[in-house]
Amino acid sequence: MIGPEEGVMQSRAQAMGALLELITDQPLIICNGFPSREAQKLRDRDANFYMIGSMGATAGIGLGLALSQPEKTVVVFDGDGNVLMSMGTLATIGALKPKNLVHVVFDNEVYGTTGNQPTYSRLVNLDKVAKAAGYVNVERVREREDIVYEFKDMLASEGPSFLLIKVNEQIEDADRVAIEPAEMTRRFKAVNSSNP
Ligand SMILES: Cc1ncc(C[n+]2csc(CCOP(=O)(O)OP(=O)(O)O)c2C)c(N)n1
Ligand SMILES: [Mg+2]
Repeated sequence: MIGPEEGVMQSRAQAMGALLELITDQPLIICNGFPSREAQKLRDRDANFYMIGSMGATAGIGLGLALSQPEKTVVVFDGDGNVLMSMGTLATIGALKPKNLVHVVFDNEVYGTTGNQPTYSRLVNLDKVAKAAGYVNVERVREREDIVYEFKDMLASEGPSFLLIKVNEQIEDADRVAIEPAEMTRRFKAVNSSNP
């Protein structure tokens, strides 16, 4: 864990809230577990796709969408455990270099959703992995001011971009994703596809 002298650490919900204020019409893919639950509670919208159940799949979905909808900026909200499970996706993104993909990782150094078992993101710097894989913009932040500054910059820049946000282990009291997958897919396609 980074020491307290390096700035006040946010909860994931606080960091996510700051990002959600900056999102306008961008499609947003959110990883399974509490990140999706918190996003639904903070700002549910038709352009949100909640990955329910499948760990490690979020960035790949974001990549596919970014490649098929080059005129849109696609945002991915991921977790450290999710990224570690499918690290090869970082290489695919780094190699294909979609300019319109912003990959945000809320790194709490645990599998928070299943009871805070430690992940290896404490030892393996995922931002350095992303940089080595070929992401164009890579930043590691923890304070609200920096989160806002870098995310705004990434939304306006050519990517792929990778924003690693160190967050604490606090979980928001948030219900399970209520919308059925088929209905969620329908409403997502209605706003995000040129051919719904
Ligand atoms: C293949 C697979 N293994 C395990 C799980 C159980 N599981 C759901 S969320 C989660 C933790 C995800 O960790 P992270 O991406 O860091 O998100 P956090 O919960 O910390 O916000 C786990 C282990 C799952 N859904 N799928
Ligand atoms: Mg985690």
